[in-house]
Amino acid sequence: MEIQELQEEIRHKKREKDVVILAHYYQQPEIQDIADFVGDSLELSRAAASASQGTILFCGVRFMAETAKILSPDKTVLTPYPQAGCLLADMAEPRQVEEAKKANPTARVVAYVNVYAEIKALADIICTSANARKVMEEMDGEKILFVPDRNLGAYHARAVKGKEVLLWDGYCPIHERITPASIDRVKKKHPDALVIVHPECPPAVTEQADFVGSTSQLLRFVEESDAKSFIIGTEAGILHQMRRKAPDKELLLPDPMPVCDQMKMITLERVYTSLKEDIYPVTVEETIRVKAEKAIRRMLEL
Ligand code: CIZ
Repeated sequence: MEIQELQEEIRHKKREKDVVILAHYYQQPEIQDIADFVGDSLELSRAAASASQGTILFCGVRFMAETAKILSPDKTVLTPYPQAGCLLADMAEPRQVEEAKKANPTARVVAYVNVYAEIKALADIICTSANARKVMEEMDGEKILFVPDRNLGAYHARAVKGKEVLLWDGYCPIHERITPASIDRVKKKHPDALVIVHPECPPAVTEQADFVGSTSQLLRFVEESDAKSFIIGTEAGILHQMRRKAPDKELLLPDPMPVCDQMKMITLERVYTSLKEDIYPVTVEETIRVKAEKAIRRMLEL
């Protein structure tokens, strides 16, 4: 089927079956266009929890669909392709985090939302790329174990006073490949462009950027800024919503372009099959879900 035909079929099926489709900013444009709601992982989990439909089809990588299930245990959450994982989330295994907790018994564990349910269940609190600093500041105690993204942790820890922050040695390979050189190659041709980057980028990049923020913060920055040209240091999918919200702005990507193959494993064909056959339901073991939910809700209450 052609893209438009497939999109029409999907729109028809989701109405017929009373399903809400949620898509992450890093999804392919044709997927974002059939979604009822596009956002970052936390906004999407909130949308999932407040949706009136009993079934949520989540277009994003597995930990995101899991987060929706953790917050909405009574709803059916479908992922079109469960193999779509996250290389950053894979860098923290439950056994390793348990060992690190034993070695640092007074440390509070702050886990970035980009981890699987088992790690969320071991954390005292969850954070996002937008609120990591506030979460660390609000934690009682003087020691924090931050998992799994060392770049995001280091960026926010710089501003946290009076606490020792132990950083896990994980990173997002897509953001790690955004280097000063990959930005300079574009900046040379567009010297007036503002450099705006995600905090998962390495310190050499965040230190020199004009603005650092989460996906939603980068989107808002482009919309509200008076500048006309931007080099966007995050996954290429975000450009689709930026183009919609700020059509007159020039949007550029580092060279080479940051593209997450895992995110792109979600295709229109897989979304259609998922809708048609009610596959693949996300499950989270209940004792893990309850603990993970507690850590997420603690963040939401802040
Ligand atoms: O939490 C998310 O959605 C991700 C992966 C990044 C962000 O900054 O929103």
